[in-house]
Amino acid sequence: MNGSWFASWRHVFKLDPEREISDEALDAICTSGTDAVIVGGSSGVTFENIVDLMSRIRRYEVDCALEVSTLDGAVPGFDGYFIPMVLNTGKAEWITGWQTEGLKEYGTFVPWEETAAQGYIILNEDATAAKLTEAKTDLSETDLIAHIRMADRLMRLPVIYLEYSGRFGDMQLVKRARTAAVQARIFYGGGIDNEDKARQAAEVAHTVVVGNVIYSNLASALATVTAVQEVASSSLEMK
Ligand code: 1GP
Repeated sequence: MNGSWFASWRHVFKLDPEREISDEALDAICTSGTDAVIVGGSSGVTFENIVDLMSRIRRYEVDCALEVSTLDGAVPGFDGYFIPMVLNTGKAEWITGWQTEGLKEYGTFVPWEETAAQGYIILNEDATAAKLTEAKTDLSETDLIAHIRMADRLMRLPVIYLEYSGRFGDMQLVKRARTAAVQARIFYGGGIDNEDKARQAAEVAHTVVVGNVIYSNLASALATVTAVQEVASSSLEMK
């Protein structure tokens, strides 16, 4: 396991800067005991709405990271930065294209110690990110393991993000992916809307990401924190 700034995160909330969240709900999220809050979204992300959300989260001690997904969405002031690279697309601009454009503009300002690439593997064809990037979501287990080996062993990416956004994924497949990874941390996100799903995901992934349910059922979202922590404390440290 790599020893990065996010290496101990087991539970993460992901907030979408395009969506409204009340001060009360944000307070509950930031004081929930989650390991971190990630700010990120696939559409409608602007410099202004990121700054606005960041300054509200910054009142709390919780770690706060930004997923930089647009050129004008690189906002200073976060604890850490993730740069997504979509691995299962044929469109090169989503693998290294936009990232290189960003580095042309901001390359000298990047806080490298707090910046990590995320190898995204998008597995839900209905997810906005899948449509946007034309991801090839229909991966067999063999395909997926090959993607994991490419990301983990060849590219040595510190994070591999199995993204099912909007739908609960195949936990057996996630487990096999994690077993195939030697050094990368496996993030899982998608469709976690209750304790049971949070527990299942925590049993197979290193880091569990909870998004949508924050906006539809805050109490259920908050309950996922304890569920993940229980699995974390009852299981041996994952490799
Ligand atoms: C989205 O993986 C996250 O990028 C979380 O997914 O919104 O479905 O919880 P959900």
